[in-house]
Amino acid sequence: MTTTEHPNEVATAAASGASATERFHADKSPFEAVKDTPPERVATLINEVLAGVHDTIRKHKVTYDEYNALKAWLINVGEDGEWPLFLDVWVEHVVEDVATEHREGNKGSIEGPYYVPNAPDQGSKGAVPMREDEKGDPLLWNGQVRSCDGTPLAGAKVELWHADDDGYYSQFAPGIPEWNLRATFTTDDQGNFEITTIRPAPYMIPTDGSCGKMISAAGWHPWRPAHLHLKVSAPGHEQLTAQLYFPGDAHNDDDVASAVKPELILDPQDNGKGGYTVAYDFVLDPV
Ligand code: MBD
Ligand code: FE
Repeated sequence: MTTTEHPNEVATAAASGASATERFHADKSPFEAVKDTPPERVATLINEVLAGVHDTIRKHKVTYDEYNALKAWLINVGEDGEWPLFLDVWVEHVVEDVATEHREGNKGSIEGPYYVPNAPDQGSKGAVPMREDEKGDPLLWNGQVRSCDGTPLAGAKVELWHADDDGYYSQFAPGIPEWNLRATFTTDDQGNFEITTIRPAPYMIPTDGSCGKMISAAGWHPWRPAHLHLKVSAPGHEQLTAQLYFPGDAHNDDDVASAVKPELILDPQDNGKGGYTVAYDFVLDPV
């Protein structure tokens, strides 16, 4: 088993998977929201997915050895706690496209497995919680939240979470302070916010778990480009979940999670002091 060195302890796929699974279970029962789905819709969806599987088996003459390997792998994904990772990397981007195709404002991107609600409130202007010696290039970001008609939205919430300069998320890898690089901002009466943080590193899907095993068996790569995660919300508006990316990242064009859109790539300016400034606004659709 290969693992990734990290200060103090070692980050394993199984530990971060277990945290992501626990986090997913923590907030709500996802079944509650679909309890009135008619059986006809349930049957249609399940039948179509199964028909796709059956067609693949016939078309490629899938063997019993391959079937048993699939069965073992599916069991292992659960044991590693990697269902949140698997689904968010290979399925969520299509759900997100469908959910936001009607929007006139920002369309956004997937949430992924590492969001935690109720991150510390930093007002309209300030720094994300970080270690005194936090590695990574400083990033100063100015932005505004508006409605589709251009009205600035005062009191909008901007939740930000992202990986550190080693590509790890607090609460999902060991040895990182609880709320490191996680914060909630509230726009001022002009709808503006100003965030100080660091530029995150690209993210590598753990290679020692079931998702990593599938990636290497298929000859793929495990990388997501460096990204900032966001949730932006304001009364009377649809909540926006988004990610922002950095130009020139080797994986903007082949993100393992297929979650990059051209309008989500930032245009950071070198501040001449080893850091960057960037401007990026959000437009929310009224409900
Ligand atoms: C991530 O950091 C992420 O954003 C997604 C979508 C999947 C895995 C890790
Ligand atoms: Fe991420």
